Parts: sequence; structure tokens; C-alpha cells
Amino acid sequence: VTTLQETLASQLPAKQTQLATLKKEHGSKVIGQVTIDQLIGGARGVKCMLWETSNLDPEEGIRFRGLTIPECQQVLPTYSGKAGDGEPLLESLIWLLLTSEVPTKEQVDTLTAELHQRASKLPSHVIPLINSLPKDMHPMTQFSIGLNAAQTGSEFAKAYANGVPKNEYHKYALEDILNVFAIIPEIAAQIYRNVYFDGVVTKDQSLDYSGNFCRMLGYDDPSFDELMRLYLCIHTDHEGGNASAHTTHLVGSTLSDPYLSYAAGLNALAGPLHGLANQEVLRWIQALQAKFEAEGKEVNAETITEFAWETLNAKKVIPGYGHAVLRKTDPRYSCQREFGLKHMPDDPLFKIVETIYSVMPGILTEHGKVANPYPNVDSHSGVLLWHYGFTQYQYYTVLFGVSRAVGGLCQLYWDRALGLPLERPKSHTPEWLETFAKNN
Ligand code: NMX
Ligand code: MLT
Repeated sequence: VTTLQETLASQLPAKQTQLATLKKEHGSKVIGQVTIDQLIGGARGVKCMLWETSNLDPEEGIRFRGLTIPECQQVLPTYSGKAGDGEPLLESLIWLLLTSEVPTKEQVDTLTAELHQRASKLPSHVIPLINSLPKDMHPMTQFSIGLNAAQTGSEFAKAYANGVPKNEYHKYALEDILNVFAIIPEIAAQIYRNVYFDGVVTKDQSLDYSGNFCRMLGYDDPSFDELMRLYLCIHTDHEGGNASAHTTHLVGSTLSDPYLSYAAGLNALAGPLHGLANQEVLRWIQALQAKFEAEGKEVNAETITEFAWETLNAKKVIPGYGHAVLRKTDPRYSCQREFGLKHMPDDPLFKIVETIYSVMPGILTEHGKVANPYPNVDSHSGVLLWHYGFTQYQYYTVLFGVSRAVGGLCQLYWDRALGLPLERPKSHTPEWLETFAKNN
């Protein structure tokens, strides 16, 4: 079996040549321009990042190394071993994103074993540190603290301090990246078990990455394992410009090690306009249910519409709707909906989400402000978790964070392997812009 490390080593020279040739032969070609609107407006649509692992089309949604989500579900190895029979294993997504190759089940199994073995690299002070944190500290804050604390294990930081030459950075980056993948389920599970239960984390390394993570969280249900596989796969990557991936890439460009880089990415993910939206969706639905229960009314298309307008008129956002790039229903929403239709079509909360979906695009279109009135990934994820009794919605973004490590850090491997430089865009003062505008 060809290992992940051997596969990457064999790809490296050609990838380096590809980039060098692009720079040499086409380096001066113009691929876009930047307007004052874009400069003020969060750089929407500005083409200024290289991203290997995935690409986002506004209409079609995400492709992981060229594959759509349904294509990944067809070709990537699953727990049963047969592609197409169940959800892809997260390990197969890691392999695909790192190497751009669809792995065999054997290759995936070697990666599962390697990650289980690397789980022992969690430094011994991390769990006691997490255990000492206040239970009412947000789980994302705890997650970020846990990963930062684990940075003492960074091989990259040690190698840098020992003066390793820059053409070898990627080897140490890869060590750290695989170690981060291996240790974060335990950090995440410890937080969950501490905040909501008895603090006991039980592993089962006879399972895959996601299955073992479910046991550590305290869930033992094959159907929930499948949901977790789907969940972890679809949240991995969303091209480079999203705030968590971009932050990881930016911080990594300073040669901060992968632990510190992704901990920074987690802090970006913790914002309500980004990953925290998945908890906000549940909060919104609960507030809606509480209001109409108190008024003795049913939750239906009419009352949802009333509540949506109240939210909009109070100048708040409808969580789980809209997107900076997408202009259609997020395929990550659609595949979760498919999962719901298959596993829980009669679940009351699933039905509410269906009803919200039937009215919200019309409401947001009538509101007239949003560029995209359709649901994103966060609109659906919590409801599926809730069905299995995973009702602690303040924790939901941590699951997103376990998954997003994969996209952010697989790209960070290539950032170092391709020798990408410090990221440092140019800013301008309002006065400079006014002067420029007057003269142009
Ligand atoms: N509800 C109400 N208003 C909205 C919504 C929404 N769901 N989405 C956008 N708008 C508003 C937005 O606040 C802005 O208002 P203003 O001009 O007053 O500043 C206006 O519509 C235009 O914004 P867009 O260009 O449509 O969206 P933008 O690219 O700026 O932001 C999001 C994208 C995702 C931040 C935005 O749609 C949003 O706040 N959605 C709700 C939060 C959410 O679901 N975030 C999760 C995104 C996915 N993820 O996991 O990260
Ligand atoms: C993501 O998955 O990062 C979100 O959909 C946000 C984005 O892509 O901008």
C-alpha cells in the first residue's frame, strides 16, 4: 500500500514546477480588478488567494478536488468498505484533499490506524487544563484554548527553532497536521463530556475516526456514526476565502505552526456570521417555538413568516440563510436534507426546517437586501444532531471546528510545500481613496 507520505512526496516536484511555470510564464497577467466597493465591502469577489483543495461555484456549490458532494458519496471509501454504501469516511476526505487522489479502502485503513496511533501525541497537560476551565465558558473558547495548549507538541516549531532549511518545512508541517487531526477529537470530546456530562471520555479505536469520535462524545448508534461521517466530510473545506480557512492560511503564512494557525482559524469560526450560525439556527427555532406555544399557536408557514419578519424588522439576521459566495441552496444543506428524509422524515424539528425552507427564500427576496435568499450548511446541521438527542446546541460549532481543521490544514501543507510567502495585502486610508476617486 502506498502511504500518504509517499504519495505526497511523489507529487511535490511536479506541483512546485507547475507554480514556478505559472509565475514565470504568466506572472504578469491580470485576473481581475478591485473597486472601492470591494475594498470597503469585505473583499467580496476579489481574486487574491491560491487554494488547492477545493473550489466554490456560486451556483453549483463546493467541489472537493473537483468532486461534488454526491460524487464524493459515490466514489470515496465508506465504513462498510464499499463506495456508495453509506457516507464517506473522513479519512478518505483527508486523503483526497491532500493528494487530489481517490484513495483505496486499504489506504484509508492505514490512515485510520496512523491517526489512532498519533492520538497519543496529545500532550499530557492538555486534558487537565481543559478540566480546569469554567463549565460556562463557551465550548469554542475551550476548544481554542485546548489546541493552543497542545502546541507544545509542534514538530514544526521545534524544527524551525533548530534552523531547518525552508525546503524542508513541509515535512514538519505534515507531522503537525496529522497530529492535530489525531488529537482534536479527544480535546473536543473532553469539552463536551465536561460541560454537559460526567467528564468521562471512552475511546473505541477499532472504529474509524468518526465512529471513535462518536464513542468519545458518548454516542453509540450506527446511524449517528453515519451522520457524523457525513457531517465531518461536508464541513471540511469551502475554498480559501471563508474566514476560518483564510485565517489559518494567513496565520500560517507567518510560519506560525499548524497548531497556532488552526487555533486562530477556530476563533474565526466562532463568530455568529460564520460557524456559530449553526447554534444560532437552533436558538432561533427554539425562540420561535416558545413564542407560539405561549400564544397557543401552531408552528406553521404562517407563524414562521411572522417570526421571520419580526427578526428582520429588529435588524437581525436569519441564521442559516444567505452566503458570501453561494447564490443557490447550499449542496451541503441538500445532502443533509437527503439524510433527514432517509433517516427521520417524521421528526417534528426536521419538518419545521422543511417549512422554514418553503417560505424563507420568498421572505428574504421580498426583504430585498440579501444577495442569496437560500439556506447554507448551518441551517440544517443542528436539527439532524438534535434528532439523536444531541441537543446541546452551544457545542455545535465545535463539531464544525473538528471538520474544518481538515480543509484548512491540508491546504496549509501545500502552502509550506509550495513555499508560499507571507500574506500581506495593501490597505488604504479613506483620504487616499477620496483623492484617488477625485483624480480618476
Ligand atoms: N438575514 C437577514 N439579512 C441578511 C441575511 C440574512 N440571513 N444575509 C444577508 N443579509 C443582509 C446583510 O446583513 C446585508 O445587510 P446590510 O446591507 O444592512 O449590511 C445585506 O443583506 C447584504 O448582504 P449579502 O451581500 O447578502 O451577504 P454577505 O456576503 O455580506 O454576508 C453572510 C454573508 C453569510 C454573513 C450573511 O448572509 C449572513 O449574515 N447570514 C446569516 C448568518 C449565517 O447563516 N452565517 C453562516 C454562513 C455559513 N457558514 O457556515 O459560515
Ligand atoms: C464555510 O463553510 O466556510 C461557509 O459556508 C462560509 C463561506 O464559505 O464563506
